[in-house]
Amino acid sequence: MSFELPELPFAQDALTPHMSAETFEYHYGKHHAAYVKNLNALIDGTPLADQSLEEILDSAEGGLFNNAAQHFNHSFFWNCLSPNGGGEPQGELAAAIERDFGSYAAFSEQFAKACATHFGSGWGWLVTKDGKLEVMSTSNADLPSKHGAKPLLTIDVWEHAYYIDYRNARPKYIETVMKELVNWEFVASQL
Ligand code: MN3
Repeated sequence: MSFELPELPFAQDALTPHMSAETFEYHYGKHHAAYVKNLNALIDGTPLADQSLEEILDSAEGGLFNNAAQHFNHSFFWNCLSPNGGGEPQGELAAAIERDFGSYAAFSEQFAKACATHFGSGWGWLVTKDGKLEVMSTSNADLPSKHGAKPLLTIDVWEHAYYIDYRNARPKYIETVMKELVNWEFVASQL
């Protein structure tokens, strides 16, 4: 089996002006595509070629882990975005956020801070761990499943995610994704 670059759940220009078509041309069309291509090259002709992405992630190390994890992380990230996104979550997810963070505002501040202050390349996450919601950040390709946690929401904080549209202003990028783009229906579906 070889992995395929998934279709984006929206048109490449659908998130303009918050995330431009040019960003998708590079971030999706070059970066994500390269992770998939590298992953396939590493598993081709090996027993790993018959494994699922989750199975590969469980045991992989080094370059294989990095490319497999980046394929998972980017596929998950695209699903966390929507042209009709932003605002605040509803229903069961909103209740869980209030239960574990006190309020949406408190969660939002903690999540934005984790994303903005993460040193170097990585990912900010809302996860469930031991039955509770938590904010975490991971470096490079690392992901929640390696830490006993299940992802609900992520924001890519590698510079390639925001430099075209926001240059060095990572906090502005995080704020805009939260206010305008988060697909709370997808996030809630992961609960
Ligand atoms: Mn990226």
